[in-house]
Amino acid sequence: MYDQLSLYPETNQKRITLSLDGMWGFRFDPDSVGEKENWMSGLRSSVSLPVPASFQDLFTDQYSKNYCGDFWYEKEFTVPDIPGRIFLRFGSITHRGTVYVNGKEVTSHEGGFLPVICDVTDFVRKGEENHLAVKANNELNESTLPCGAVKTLMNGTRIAAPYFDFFNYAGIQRSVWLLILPEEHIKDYSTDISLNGEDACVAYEVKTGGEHEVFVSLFDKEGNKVAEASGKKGTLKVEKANLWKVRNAYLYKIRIQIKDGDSLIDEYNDRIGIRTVAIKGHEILINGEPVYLKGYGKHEDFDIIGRGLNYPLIKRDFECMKWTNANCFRTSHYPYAEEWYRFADEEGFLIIDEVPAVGMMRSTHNFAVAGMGQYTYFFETPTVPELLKNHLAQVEEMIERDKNHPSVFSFSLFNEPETTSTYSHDYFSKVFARARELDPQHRPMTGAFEKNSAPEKCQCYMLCDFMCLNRYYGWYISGGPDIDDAILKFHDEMRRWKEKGLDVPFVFTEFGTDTLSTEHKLPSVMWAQEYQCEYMERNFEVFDTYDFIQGELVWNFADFQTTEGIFRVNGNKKGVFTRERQPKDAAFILKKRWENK
Ligand code: EVA
Repeated sequence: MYDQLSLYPETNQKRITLSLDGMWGFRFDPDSVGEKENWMSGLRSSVSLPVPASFQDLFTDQYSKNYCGDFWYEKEFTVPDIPGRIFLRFGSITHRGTVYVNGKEVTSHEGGFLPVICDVTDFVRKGEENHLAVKANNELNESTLPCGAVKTLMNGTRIAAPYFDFFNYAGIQRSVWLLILPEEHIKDYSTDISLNGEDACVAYEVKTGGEHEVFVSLFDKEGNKVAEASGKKGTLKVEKANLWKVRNAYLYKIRIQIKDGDSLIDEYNDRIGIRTVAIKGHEILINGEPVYLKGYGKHEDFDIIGRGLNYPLIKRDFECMKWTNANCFRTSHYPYAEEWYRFADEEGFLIIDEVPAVGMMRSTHNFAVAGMGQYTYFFETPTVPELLKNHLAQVEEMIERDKNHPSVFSFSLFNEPETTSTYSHDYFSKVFARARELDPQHRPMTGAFEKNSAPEKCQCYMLCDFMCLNRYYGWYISGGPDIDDAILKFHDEMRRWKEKGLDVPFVFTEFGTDTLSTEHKLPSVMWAQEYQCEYMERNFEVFDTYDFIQGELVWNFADFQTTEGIFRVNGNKKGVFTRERQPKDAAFILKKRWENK
């Protein structure tokens, strides 16, 4: 866990944020000789590569695309000669990285989807050029998140073998910043919100590196101060609060200051929304009002940039989602770049924020194996203590990073693990307990279950505040001409869940069909656009039968890249939009249904 410094970078009268995005030096290190040869002081022969971006699709050769092992980035940067502490902040380094400044190791971080932050004050020379190197690595094993393996070809080449259905993109995929902060600075803040009639209470807690007094104020959209308080802990009372509503967001500006008498030591500004989240019976309540979730499971994925941060793509995705009248998405299967959440805050989208706990099942095709009833053991192996350590660390970092976003209404702590053994129950009990301890807003916790997690066998559903099911009746189960059977089987499963009398909301976090945007056929066939439309309509029949079903997130928003194989046609084609973000026919069906839902 970091030293509470996950605040999104801001430049203001006391803080300077310098972007280090751009072209960096890059070099593969297949024999892991970099450290021995002192690459941390200079890569010598390197190619230029853009940051942020995944490296895989930038080259034209197989070796680079499928490279698995160590790889290095480097960049020269100049630190202004002004007072303050100097930090480096990487939005992420995938899947792990060690950071060196002027040849010296500064920090190491495991996990590829959360920030890497380090204080480099004692490593840099102010007013001069400095050398930054990052040794990264994209190997997977059964104690990493996500889980997978490395396979070695007969010629010795090593290749990633993910236990999950998305391409193992890696690199420095998010923005990198140099931060100059006052010696005594604001490290973190958290909020917890309650409503009292028309008024709201924002209870806050601020962490700073000193003992000077903290002041917190809240401003409305017009810039009027509507509440203030002092102290590291306190309450902002907002009369006649403007609520952050689903698809109708209202954001306040929160200003945190450290002062010494009249003189300002540090300041941090952020935008927060006033809203509450609760689960009551089978309803999801935002500000006490029930909401039906409509939207998608997504990926950070696009041509050429891979999983690299791209503002135009974020904008286009939100426009497409809004066009279909969606109100929610799940950050399947890992926490996304922070820019996604900031946009969702503005647009009033709800987010199920997912930790990269995917592939926790002994199978490389869990999308196909799921539902065959076969036992896919995982949580009784010797790798589990290390896996749990990583899982807990990433839950902590995710909640620490995302805790103040009004858009985040729930955390998902897994996607489709093995959940039928007592081992899985013990494992996930620990993960859920820790997550509940950490979230200052006490959001509902959940996880996405595949079909083997059947009502009679699943040992983990009771850990969740609401149920998320990934179901493919009519695709992996009884597809095409068998779809009538699929629907009967689907009803049968839902009846069995109903009989358990859980009285919690159920949300479908995945359902969908692979669909080629080029294929049309009447009567429909699997893979044609007509079939995707029919499948949706038939699934909706089931959803609309049960009042405890409170949401539908289609798999997937857009086509995306996966590992190659006979199940995938240049990637997963379950998108409602193509990879270029143009609608398939099913998009029009969703748009119509969600207009009135
Ligand atoms: C699929 N099914 O088969 C999807 C996967 C996804 O891409 C799943 O959660 O069950 C997985 O990652 O298309």
